[in-house]
Formats: sequence, structure tokens, C-alpha cells
Amino acid sequence: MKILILGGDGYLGWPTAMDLSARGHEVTVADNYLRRKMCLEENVAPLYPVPPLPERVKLWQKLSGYTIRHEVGDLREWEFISSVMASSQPECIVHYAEQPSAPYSMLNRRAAMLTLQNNLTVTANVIFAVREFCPQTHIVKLGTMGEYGTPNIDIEEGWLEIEHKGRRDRFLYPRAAGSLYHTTKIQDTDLIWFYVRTWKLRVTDLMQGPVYGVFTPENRQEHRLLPFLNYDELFGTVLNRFVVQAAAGYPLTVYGEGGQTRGYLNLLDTLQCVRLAIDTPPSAGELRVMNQFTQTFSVRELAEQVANAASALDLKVEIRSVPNPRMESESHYYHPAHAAFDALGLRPHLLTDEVLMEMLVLARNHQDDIDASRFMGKNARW
Ligand code: USQ
Repeated sequence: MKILILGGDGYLGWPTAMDLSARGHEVTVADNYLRRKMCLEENVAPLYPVPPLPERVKLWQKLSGYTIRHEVGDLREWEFISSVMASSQPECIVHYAEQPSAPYSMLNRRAAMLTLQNNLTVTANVIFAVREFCPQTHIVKLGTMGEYGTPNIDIEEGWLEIEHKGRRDRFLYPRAAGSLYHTTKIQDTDLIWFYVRTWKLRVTDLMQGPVYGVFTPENRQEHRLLPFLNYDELFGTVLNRFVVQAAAGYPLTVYGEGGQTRGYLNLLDTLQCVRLAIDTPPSAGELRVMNQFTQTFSVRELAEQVANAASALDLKVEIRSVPNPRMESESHYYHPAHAAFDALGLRPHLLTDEVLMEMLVLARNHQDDIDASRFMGKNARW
């Protein structure tokens, strides 16, 4: 299949590109290096350097014999996205091209505007480009479990049947985001749902939880093909941060009480879910929503599991509760459904001590490169 990956330089985009390429798909990636630019501006480099796309594509070619095409440019620009669509003629588009950080979106007005403009404009351009160049193409869009927030009722997969005054109808599940970033994902969903109804697009919206890990079969032998591993307060997700903190001998920074519960998944399962979504496209005029995570944990449970795995490597780990920089419930009901991917045959890679130890060893090998001042102190408070 011809597959176009938007945001193909990112934490998820590059591993997805290799994964699909290794299975014989004709993959094109497009990216404007936004993640790299934001990290440079905020002085929050990842744990190890990640080569730019032309180099990664060459390394992958040498390792696998497969070619990934790459286009560097800004998908907010119509000329760029239309030229990418015309040249790649995708049968499927995986849309990751968004500012992905909740804390970054809450930093200041500039970061907020960048998040709003980037995320909504790119999503709108994808919709218009599909309509113009390939209306049958399946869009696999990365959303987030954070669109639902933490309601005091069970979370369904995208939709909720409501009975009101004796009549029934089906609506998008009520959404209540906890950051501007998460709000833009809700706005994306609304935009997409409008055009699915209006233009009969076919879209899968993936409500994904926080992802951990960096290893995939494609990068184990060649570490220059690893994705970004950020451990800073802005771009590092919680479990990746805890692993690097443990390797650095820095206390694991549990925000507040640590009862915040989310649905987590291994990077390998992001790849698996995206493959399953691609292989089972929805019909024209259908917005299919699937919750994408494999296990739920509270932040404190994650910290304890990291501490436990670290002790097997003789790393002494302290778990420390720090004042929560975020506006979020620290103790709440959380019961989200995730049956759709199970029904498609997902075989989860669960969080084990072995998985954590492999990450801990990687982080320990880069111990001298860890800048502990990046763990906290970026002033992303709300
Ligand atoms: N947390 C800590 N200590 C830390 C960092 C985070 O206790 O040092 C807590 C946060 O307060 C939060 C939870 O861990 O309750 C998860 O935080 P996170 O930074 O791993 O994830 P989040 O900001 O929610 O965003 C990440 C990705 C985002 C994705 C989202 C899925 O950056 O792109 O959409 O996970 S979800 O969380 O389900 O909305």
C-alpha cells in the first residue's frame, strides 16, 4: 500500500515509518522538524542525538534494503501538502503532525498559539487535501485518551448512546480536556466528524494514552534509528522520564498524590494498533474511534514498578511526591473501554521488569549525557 506518514520524524512517526516499510509498504514521510525546533528553543535535548531524516532514511536503506521517501516542509502550507499528496498518491495517511505536548501548550501565549495554529491548520489541510486529491483515502488520525478527561462514569470508545425524554441517539462521548494541547485534539475530532458527515471521508481516530519505550525490531541493531527519548518536563512522557531519572539517581517526580490514572502502552503496541487500523479501513462516511492503550496505572504504581526494576540493576531509587504543576485530579474514577483493538486481534506487550530493565540499561549507558536540570523547572504550570 502507498502510505503517507505526516509527522514522520517524530517519536511515533519514525518507528511507524520503519515498521510499515519493513512490511513492504511504499512509505513517504513528511515533517517540518517542529519537535526538534521546539526542543532547541526550550533547551530540552533528548537523551541522545537523533539524526535528521535524510540520514535516517539512508541508514534504513542500508540496513533493510527498503526505501522511505521523505519530504521536509510545513503541512500548514497548502502548496507543500498538495505537492506531497500529488507525488505520493497515498491510499492511507497516518496523521501524527501535531504539537504533542500538554505542558508545552500551557507554557505561554506563544506556545499556546503555536499549538492551536499548528494542530488545527494541519488537520484542516489534511481534510481538504484528501477531498481534493484522494477522497477514498483512509485517514488514521492520532487523537488522545485525554480528550475524555477523567469523568466519573465509564469511558466508551468514542461514542455514547443517550436516552433523553424517552428518545435515543448516539453522540460523540462528552469530552473535557485537561490542557490546551488536549483541547486541540477535541477540536480536531469535531472538525473531522463534521467533514466525515459532509464529504463522506473515511477516518479512524485513535484515542491513545501515554506511550513508553523506544525499542522496535527495526532499531535494536542500529541505535541511530532510535526515536527521540525526551526526559524533560515538556516533551518527556511520564514513564520515559522515570526511567531516565532512575538511571541518573534523581528522585522519581510523582506529581502530587500520584493517583492520576491513565491508559498506557508500549511503543510496539502503537505500531501494532496503527497496522491493525490500516488493515481494516472504515467505510466512506464513517468516523471510527478506538481507544488505544493496553494497561491502566496510577503514576505512583508506575514509579513503584520502575523502582523495583531498577533495584535489580543495583540502582537506588527514591520516589518523591512533588507539588503538581498541572490542574488535574489526583484521585479519580477511571474505567475506559478498550475492546475495539482486542476484537481486531491486538496482542499487547505488557509492562514487565524486563521491558523496564532494557530501557534502564539504555539510559544508564547515556548517564553522562543526562542534564538533571531538565527534569523540572521549565515553568509549565497551570
Ligand atoms: N506525571 C507525573 N510526573 C512526571 C510527569 C508526569 O506525575 O514527572 C503525571 C502527569 O501529571 C499525568 C501523567 O503523569 O497525570 C501522564 O503525564 P504525561 O506527561 O506522561 O502525559 P500527558 O501530558 O498526558 O501527555 C502524553 C503525551 C500526549 C498524549 C497523552 C495521552 O505527551 O501526546 O496525548 O500522553 S493521555 O495522557 O491519555 O491524554
